[in-house]
Amino acid sequence: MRDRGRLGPLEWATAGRPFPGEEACGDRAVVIDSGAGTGLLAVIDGLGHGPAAAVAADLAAETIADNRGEPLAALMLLCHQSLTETRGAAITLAAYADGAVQWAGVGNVTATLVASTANGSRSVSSAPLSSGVVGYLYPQTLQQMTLPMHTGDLLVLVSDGIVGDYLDQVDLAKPAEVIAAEILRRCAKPTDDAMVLTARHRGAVV
Ligand SMILES: [Mn+2]
Repeated sequence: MRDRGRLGPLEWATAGRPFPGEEACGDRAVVIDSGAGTGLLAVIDGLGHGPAAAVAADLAAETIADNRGEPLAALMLLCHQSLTETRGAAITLAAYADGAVQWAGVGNVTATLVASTANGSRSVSSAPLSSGVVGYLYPQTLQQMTLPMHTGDLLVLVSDGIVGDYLDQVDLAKPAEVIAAEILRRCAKPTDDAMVLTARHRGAVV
């Protein structure tokens, strides 16, 4: 499961696969272009794996697509409401607009922004994750954060099927597609679905 594209100044790519031996994958990556260089990136992990997890993930993906204009908190709540008849999901949403990322998660889909600093080192920021299950147990407060995203910065969203120090060997100069594929190959655990979504800020839109 691979895809790639452009979203304003972001070059994005996905790499994923189901639980080895299964056909249905309960992990989804969603990228929505809202126009004018803005949009939404999300990774959804339907609880567990297999067909029932895929049903929850598909419904969440549809809800996000159908309500793309809503603010982040409203979008997450709408996902919760539409997933009540399913087994639920972990979801992390990242909205990109005007050189900034606003993000929030419920459950354990991790999102990080890797930025290269002037002295050649890296700074890594992570999205706030509220504990709960979308569709089943909604957090009392959805933690949200907004931070700047500059040219060269890399956004990485992974389901919990990706384990270990998956950012360690990431070369920020590589295309988003290569980075996503390498993380999947190196860090997908054999006992779950796995999904990686990467987006690299390429600077001015051409
Ligand atoms: Mn999982």
